[in-house]
Formats: sequence, C-alpha cells, structure tokens
Amino acid sequence: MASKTKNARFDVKEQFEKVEEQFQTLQIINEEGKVVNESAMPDLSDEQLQELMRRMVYTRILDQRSISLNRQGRLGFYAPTAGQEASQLASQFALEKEDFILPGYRDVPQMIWHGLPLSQAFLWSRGHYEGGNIPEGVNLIAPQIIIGAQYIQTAGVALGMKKRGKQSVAVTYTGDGGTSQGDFYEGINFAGAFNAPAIFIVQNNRFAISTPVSKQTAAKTLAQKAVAAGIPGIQVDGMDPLAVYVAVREARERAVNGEGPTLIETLTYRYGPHTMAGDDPTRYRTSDLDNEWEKKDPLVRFRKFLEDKGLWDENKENEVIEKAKEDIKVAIKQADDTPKQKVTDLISIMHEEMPYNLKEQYEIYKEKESK
Ligand SMILES: Cc1ncc(C[n+]2csc(CCOP(=O)(O)OP(=O)(O)O)c2C)c(N)n1
Repeated sequence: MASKTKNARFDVKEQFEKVEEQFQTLQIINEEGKVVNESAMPDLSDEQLQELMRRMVYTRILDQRSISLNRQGRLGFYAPTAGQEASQLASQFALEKEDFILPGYRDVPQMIWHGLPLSQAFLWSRGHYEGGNIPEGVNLIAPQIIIGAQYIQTAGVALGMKKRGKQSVAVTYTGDGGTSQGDFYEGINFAGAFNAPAIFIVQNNRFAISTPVSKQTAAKTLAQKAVAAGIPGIQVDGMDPLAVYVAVREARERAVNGEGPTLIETLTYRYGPHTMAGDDPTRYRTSDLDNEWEKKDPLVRFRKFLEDKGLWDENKENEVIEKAKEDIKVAIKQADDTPKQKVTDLISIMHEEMPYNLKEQYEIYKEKESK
C-alpha cells in the first residue's frame, strides 16, 4: 500500500513537470539579429518589416521625450516603455483596425498605432477628459489602472463580437504582476468557457514595481496558466518583434476562425522605472541584470536584422527620429491649447444617454460654471 502511494505521488509530479516543460520560448531572431527559426518566419513584406522598425524607433523617442516632459511638469502620469517596444508594437502590428484593444497604463504606444492621436495620449497623461474621449472608429478604451481588471472586460468584449458575428478579436495586456489578480483567472476562464475571440497578452517584464516574478508565483512560466483555463498558451521572446508578431497573428487567426482565446506571455524588460512617480529601480534591480537585458534590446537586434537585408540604415533611422520629435512638438502644443476641462464635459461623455442622477449633478455644475 505504502509503495503504491509513493508511486502515485511520483506520477503526479512527473505529469505536472511534463506540462511545465512544454512551455518553451519561441524565438525567431536572436540578439545578433540572426534568424534562428526559419520555419516560424512570418510572411511580412520588406515594407512591413521597415514599418515595424520605424514604429519601434519612433516609440523609443516618444518614451525619451515623455520622460523629459514629465520632469518639466508638462505631462502627468507616465509609465516608461523603453525595452518593451517589440512586445507592444509587434503585437499591435499583428492586429486589424476592427480589433478592439483594452490596454493597461503602460500600453499607450499600442493605442497610438491603433489610431489614438498623440495629443490625446498626452491629455490622458494629464488626466484631461479628452484623453479618454476615444475618436469614433478607433477601437479601444482608455487604459485601465487597476491591474488585471481589463482581462474581464476583454472576455466580455470578445463575447460581444462573437455574438454579433464579427470577424475581429479583443486584445488586452497586463504585466507579470497582473497575473496574480483574481480578475486575470476569471477573464481567461470565462473566455475559454465561451470560446470568445480574445487574445490575452502578459508582458512579463520581470518586475511588478519592485516585486520580482520569482516572488510573484511558483509557476515556471506565466503562459502555462492557460492550461487551467483550457486554452492555448505560448511563451515568446518579447525582445524579438518577429516572434511576438507570429504568436499574435496566429492567435488572431484561430480566434476569428472560431477556435477561441489564447494567452501569450512575452518575456521582456522595462529599462526605465515603473512610473515617473519616484520608484528607484537601482533599489530592486542589479546592474548585472540591467546589462543582461540591454544586450537583448529589441531595437538593436531588429536593426541588425534589417541592415543585413539592406533594408535599414542611419539615414532611415534619423528620418524617423526627426519625424517623431516634430510630431511630439506639435502634439504637446495641441494638448496645451486644449481648453481646461469642465466637470460638465466629463459628465457628458460618460454615457450615451445621461442617467437621471448624473443629470442632476450636470445641472448643478452647469450653473456653477456659468458664474
Ligand atoms: C488591483 C491593483 N492592485 C494594486 C495596484 C497598484 N499597482 C500599480 S502597478 C502595480 C504593479 C504591476 O506590475 P505588472 O502587472 O507586472 O505590470 P508592469 O507595471 O510591470 O507593466 C501595482 C501593484 C493596482 N493598480 N491595481
């Protein structure tokens, strides 16, 4: 009897380990920009490859300028993005305009490339209602600050798309810390149960503010959390834009073909602080770890890959840098020129039809504002 129990325990462990071991990291181009997985190469034209690089360079400049603008007091909340460009931009690049993005606070770049004007991104950072007043036809909502909460909303949006017979997907992002939230599990489970066309992306940048992922969970990968929800999960090198693109593109194809949701973990790193509110990364990250991830820089590796193909050079890079700087200058001026917000503005964009209790408040503020 005793030996049977022993064997049974051993079997459980073995079965579990087999599942964990299946989550290998998908990589297509390595740190040197060399293709290591030819068979997984996405079908992208030269122009598309260049466009992806352009967006990554542009976004790195936007990050640098946003940090300066924040320090000058010209922006409010800002969560730095350098290091996460492949994870953020290649995932958005794999989507179509009709797909719906439910972002977290660090996902402003995806919003911009999905159609949000830069001036509105700046206004969102300032807490101005116009920042959350998403233009008609741009399929996204303002970023969620409550970590993991947008996973639930995404399951709902995806189910709504399915019920309306749309050929589109709902996509959301959270960080490694977000995967410890109850909302994360509820969202992926619900989407799995209802076979909803959702893509759940976990940008594992190794830290939830100062908490390392090793203290966040006993799980070896975050992708394996998909198993409990009965949906496919994949871990990709989040510093490799092509690996991210392929994983999201294939998840999208499966979703619109009625094959349900996917969980994608991108292994990435944020080079800057958590936000500009004052955390000091040197207190929770070693310079050795920073150096290790600097070598994986998505811009450096993609630049090498494109240069080897004769698709990128210094002139092209400088053109993008100048364009980004110019756009930012114009957009921050537009944000500055936007009239100060009134309480009535905020109330009037909240609902399609204003509920009676808000109508009362609206009238009170309208009266005050007219004085
Ligand atoms: C439900 C909830 N709990 C706590 C917080 C405070 N908080 C803000 S960001 C953050 C860390 C999030 O880390 P992660 O999910 O890894 O995302 P990252 O910031 O690294 O992109 C925490 C705990 C929050 N916003 N929401």
